[in-house]
Amino acid sequence: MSHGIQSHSLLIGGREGRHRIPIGMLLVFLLIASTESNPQNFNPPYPRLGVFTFSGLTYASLDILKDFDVISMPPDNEMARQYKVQNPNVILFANATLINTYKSVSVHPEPWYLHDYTGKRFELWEDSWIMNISSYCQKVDQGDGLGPVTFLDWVMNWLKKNVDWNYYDGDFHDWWWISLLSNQMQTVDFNNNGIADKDEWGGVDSVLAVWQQGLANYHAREYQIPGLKYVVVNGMATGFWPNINGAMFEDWPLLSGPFNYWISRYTDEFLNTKEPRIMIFDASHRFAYIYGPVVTPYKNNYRSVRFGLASCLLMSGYFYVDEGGQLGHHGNVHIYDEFEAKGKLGYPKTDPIKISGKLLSSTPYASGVWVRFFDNGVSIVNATGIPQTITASELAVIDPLGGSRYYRFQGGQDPNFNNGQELTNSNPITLWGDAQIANWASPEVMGDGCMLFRTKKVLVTPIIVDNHVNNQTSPGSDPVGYTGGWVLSSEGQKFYAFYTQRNYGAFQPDGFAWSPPGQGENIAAYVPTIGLNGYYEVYEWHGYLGTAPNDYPLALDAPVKITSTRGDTSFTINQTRNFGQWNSLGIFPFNKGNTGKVVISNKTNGIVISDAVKFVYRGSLGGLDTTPPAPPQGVSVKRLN
Ligand SMILES: [Ca+2]
Ligand SMILES: [Ca+2]
Repeated sequence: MSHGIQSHSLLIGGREGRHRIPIGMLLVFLLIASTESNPQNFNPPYPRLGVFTFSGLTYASLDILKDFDVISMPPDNEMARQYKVQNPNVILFANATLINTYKSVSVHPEPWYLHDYTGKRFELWEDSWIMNISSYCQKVDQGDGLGPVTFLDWVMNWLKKNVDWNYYDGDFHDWWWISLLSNQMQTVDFNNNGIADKDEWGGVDSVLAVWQQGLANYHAREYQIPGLKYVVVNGMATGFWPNINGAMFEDWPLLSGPFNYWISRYTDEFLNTKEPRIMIFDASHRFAYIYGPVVTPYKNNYRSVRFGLASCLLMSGYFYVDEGGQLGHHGNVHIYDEFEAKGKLGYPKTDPIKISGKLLSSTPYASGVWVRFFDNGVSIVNATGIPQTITASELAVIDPLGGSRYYRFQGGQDPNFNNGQELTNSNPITLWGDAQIANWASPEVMGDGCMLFRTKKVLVTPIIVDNHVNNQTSPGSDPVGYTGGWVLSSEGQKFYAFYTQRNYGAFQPDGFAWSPPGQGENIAAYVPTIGLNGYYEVYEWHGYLGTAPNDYPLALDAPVKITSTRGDTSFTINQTRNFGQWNSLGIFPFNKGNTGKVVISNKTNGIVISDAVKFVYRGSLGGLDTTPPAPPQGVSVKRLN
């Protein structure tokens, strides 16, 4: 989490590569770490999915992130264990950045905070403080058995004691800047003697060296923690790359740099970080939301997802997209049809290739139309800043498998774009583009991208209709519609929501709703937006009200009615059990549009929970035979004893 200004200054500093630190001592530890056996696959096929989140610690998170290759989340050993049980190959990072401390949990001895020469703490941003990681940090005995220790000593003990490195593979550092801000360098007082260190030590270079030695010590010591194998950071610059396995590109392109700078920064990181390299690419909806044509809700901006994913596919990173800064910031993760392509492109057959002859907008950040060929398809991104049309012939001349046919996949969320059609010269693909002032000095390019496959594919991700638009309701669908006296709440357990304790206001609203028993006057109607005719398996998810399943009398027979092209099907569900999981209600045919629905009412004797309903594509209407076979004729059946 960061401010754009900090990120920008970092980027420039990093590109100049001025700041280098001695790393000799670290080499010993790096060698030990790199020789450990490792059962995980650090070279999964493309596209890859990876996420950095401040949430991710609920029962629903296990479901939402089940296909992700890399997950970085707050430390929670039991959740980490469950992620590993669910997917033994997942690479887990603990977001254990202790170099800054949230004001809400600000419990450290005063000498451990970083101060200016007047004794004032340094704010990192409005809700956290920067800690003193330097060797000048005063030792304090807190009476906790550690004796007199520095802040860094305390951190290392905390990491050893509180994070189970049998489940977590590595440490993720948010806010890991190579340099303090310039105004902080002028006034910082590492040794707490009331004199600015810049004046005391003869300039800001000495100040910078102390800060960077603190970072180096942090890395050296964390790699000594048994089981902590990998470190990924948000921030950083070239001199520190040999200490870490990769970086996060945050809120791309708002914070991580305009297209051309970002490509160069990625190259720096790729060439200088250590194996295995783990880059997390966080595409920001905020960018497209604020600076592109506004799409409401923001998560329905499919073009923004495609632009981010196709950009990520130019490199080896792990992709996700979230709302980006100031829209809720790493609180929500939504799932797109493109995610169903995970691994299906295979491995790169080429480096990124620029199509020649395409016009660029006048901004210096305009880059080109980039193409990368894979075993099973191709990824194209328009970073020219103007709309572009790409024909089959333009691909053929640069295709290592010249003459191959390419198809868009058939999707459900944006079926006009992902229409399953073949790319030809008479049916080319048009990728939107524009350039506007965003965070940087010149207009940034905004664009579109796509994946094309060598065989026809249907990729329809499950459609979730939840109790609120910013709960886990899928892109393209409206949340449940309530009639009557439903109570929105988070006062329960095992409900479907991605978040836990962090407050994102409207972006993390109540996790479920409940209704007292009645005569059916309270109705919850789940209406998915179906993008592709087909059979869909319908599932229901409920948790319970209160802190234990029997705190409140829940409905044994909550009435459910499913409307499909087959008509209405009515039955009841028992909400006193099967909490915190998807419970199948059967497979039903639905047509494209909003004619199908699931309705739950309160015509029952117990409290009814209304949380999430899921529709999972199971095949085309012609392709799945759900008609039971006709009973055999003229056959007598005899019991065999
Ligand atoms: Ca001083
Ligand atoms: Ca929910």
